Order: sequence, then structure tokens, then C-alpha cells
Amino acid sequence: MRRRVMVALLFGSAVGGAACLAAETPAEIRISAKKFEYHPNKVTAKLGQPVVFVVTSEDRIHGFKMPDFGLRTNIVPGQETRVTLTPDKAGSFTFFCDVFCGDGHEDMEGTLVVAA
Ligand SMILES: [Cu+2]
Repeated sequence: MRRRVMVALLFGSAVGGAACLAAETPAEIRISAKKFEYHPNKVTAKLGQPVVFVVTSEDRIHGFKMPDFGLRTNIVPGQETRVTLTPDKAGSFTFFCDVFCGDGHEDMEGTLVVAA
């Protein structure tokens, strides 16, 4: 009887610990870039909740720029680039490539929707 209570207590605290850990880990938004698009090109986040953009490139160096949040990085093939953002405003915001990558570069963009 006593042993059963111990097991229940241990299990309970383990589950509680995992839930706590999940709450502290920012959500990952994975975005892959290639001439001349991002995939996906529409992503969502929640106001005040930190997210990590994990961006990769399938072909060459691209840029990832989101002026509304003062965010930019290069996306280098063969590596994951991580950028953290805690959106402090709601709405639709454009991100785009700012490293010239050929004809069609100007159309290389996507949208972040921040829900309140
Ligand atoms: Cu480009």
C-alpha cells in the first residue's frame, strides 16, 4: 500500500516536471528557403509567446528579414539558423529575402501572423 502511494507520487511529479519544461521551451517554426520561396510561406505565433525560427536553405545563401521586429539573418545551406522572437504586437507581418538570389528574388517573401 505504502509503495503504491510512492509510485503515484513519483509519477505525478515526473509528469508535472515535463509539463513545466514544455511551457518554458519556445515553439519552433521551421522554414525552408529556396529560389524564390519560403516553405511554409505563412506561419503563425501568439502575442507575447516566444518562438524560435529555425531557418534552412536548400540551394544557396538567402536572407530572412522581418523589419517590423528588427529581425534579420543569413540562411546558409547546410546549417540551421535559429532566431528567437517574442512578438510584442499582433497582426500580419512580412518577412522576405534581402540577399539577391536571382530573377524572382523580389517575390521571395512570406507572412507571420501574430494572434492576440
Ligand atoms: Cu533573394
